[in-house]
Amino acid sequence: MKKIVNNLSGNITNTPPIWLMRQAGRYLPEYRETRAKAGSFLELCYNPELAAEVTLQPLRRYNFDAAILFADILLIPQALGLDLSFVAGEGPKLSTVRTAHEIEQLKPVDDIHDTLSPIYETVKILAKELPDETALIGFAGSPWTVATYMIEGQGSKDHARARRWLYEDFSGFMSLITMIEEATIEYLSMQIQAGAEIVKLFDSWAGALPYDYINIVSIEPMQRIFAELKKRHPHIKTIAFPRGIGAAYELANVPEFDCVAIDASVSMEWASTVLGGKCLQGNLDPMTMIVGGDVLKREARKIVDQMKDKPFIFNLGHGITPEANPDHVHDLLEAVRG
Ligand code: 1CP
Repeated sequence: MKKIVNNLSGNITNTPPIWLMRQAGRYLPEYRETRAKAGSFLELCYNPELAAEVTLQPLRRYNFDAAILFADILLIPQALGLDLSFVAGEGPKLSTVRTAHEIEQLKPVDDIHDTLSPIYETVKILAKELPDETALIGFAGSPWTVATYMIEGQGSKDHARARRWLYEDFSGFMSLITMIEEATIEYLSMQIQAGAEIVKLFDSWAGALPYDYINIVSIEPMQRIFAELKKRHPHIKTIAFPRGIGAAYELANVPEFDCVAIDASVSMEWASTVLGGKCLQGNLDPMTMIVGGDVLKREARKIVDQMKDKPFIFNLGHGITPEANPDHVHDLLEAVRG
């Protein structure tokens, strides 16, 4: 069994498996070169050969235990009919959905594959080309996090429009969540059929929700997605990443999540108490990948020591940043496995 799948099954290995969020990305010169060749970030996402190439690039440099499909969480809104573009230096721009009537104007969920089929081709190429011991992770955004982009039309600091809709017209708001949920089930189901062995839901903005809504808006939609996927594909392993919810991490102790990814704002030791010994992933501060040296080794060892008798996957608390030094990844691997 692949090392990471072993830990996701609740077992403990000698040293933890490791991969990094955004391991394919702008900190690697070869990624920047391939993106330029593709023309733009979105053209890269929809080009199966080049998307597979950038997924494999970090694996050629580093002996990670998993590869994560190269794509983006905003492809589902695009497949549902929203205009999407990435403006250099500004991030994503989307057309918006702000009323129940506008939800009805979206394309039907059954049509998403017209747009998303190149992504399934990327997964097929990866399933064929990855070394036997490397697991393949598919992913999507959580319904809440994807909804924030559809409602705001861009990245946002406070997600004010999304939270306001939630209070003013809860049932209209929840019908958007439900639609994203249904699309995500079909999208991830196709990724699994194409060869993804693990699926992860990124709920990057869960921490913006008020406590009383975390369960119903963040956790439960992710549970329903994973429950349906496990029904269709009993072998599939699941990771949920409700980022930034602090004390509310206890709400993520649900059977549909084989693993919960933890951000750097809480200690792994605390998380593992609250989450009852469930497999956890995390949680090194991405800043240490810029700083490097003894700081990187010390902070990484601290996490490994805290989690040494527990099912655990080493990762960062959030994605590796464009400013990270690629050489520091070798030092991290040595610190974690040494
Ligand atoms: O210029 C570029 O090359 C674009 C940078 C980039 C990259 C490398 C974006 C734009 N997306 C990605 C790839 C990506 N996005 C992956 C690939 C797999 C990996 O290596 O991890 C994944 C898993 C994502 C997921 C994603 N996209 C998230 C969730 C994870 C997180 O970082 O919180 C989010 C919030 C997005 C939206 C997004 N895509 C890109 C940007 C700049 C953003 C954030 C916009 C904002 O600030 O709100």
